[in-house]
Amino acid sequence: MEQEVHKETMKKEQCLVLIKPDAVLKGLTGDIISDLAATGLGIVGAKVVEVTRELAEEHYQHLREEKFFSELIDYITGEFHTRTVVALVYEGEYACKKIRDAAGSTNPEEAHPGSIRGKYGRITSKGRFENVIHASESAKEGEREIKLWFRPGELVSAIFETETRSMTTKETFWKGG
Ligand code: IDP
Ligand code: MG
Repeated sequence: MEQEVHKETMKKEQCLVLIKPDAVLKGLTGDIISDLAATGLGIVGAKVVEVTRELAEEHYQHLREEKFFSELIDYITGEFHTRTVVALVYEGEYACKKIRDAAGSTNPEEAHPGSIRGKYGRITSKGRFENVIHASESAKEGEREIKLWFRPGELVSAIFETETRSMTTKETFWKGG
């Protein structure tokens, strides 16, 4: 008699990764992307972003009540390093868990020494965490964050539902192109 094989259907999900200003300033972007390649996940979006306070506060809105919130906003907007972060969207099965495992614990001194935060992170003498990378905590949170950081056309495919709106704004093109 033939035996039925029940396979758990695994779902593709997306995870937002930010290479934070400390890592960008230290030239660690390439090392971090290389480390993340070991997850086997694909990159479906990537760009360099100058982070406004508005974007930073919306991104970290759930931490508004934390005592480190204001310093966190200063950190991610580049007050201590450089104004830019590198934003990436990774896609694949269990993407958020795989990326967060590779990133290591939030506190870089508690992070596994072989993890990204363990290797490249530090706590400053003033107690600030410089933990080099942000990674979405879940697929749901990933969706919220990706929609905040990326427009549909900036990703290789429309991974979430889109709608068309008529706009009357002017667009900039390369001169002569
Ligand atoms: P996560 O980045 O590992 O998901 P969260 O708790 O979501 O950690 O915190 C967001 C960011 O806030 C951290 O990556 C870190 O930059 C900062 N942060 C979190 N906890 C602390 C803390 O206790 N002291 C200083 N900064 C912190
Ligand atoms: Mg978090």
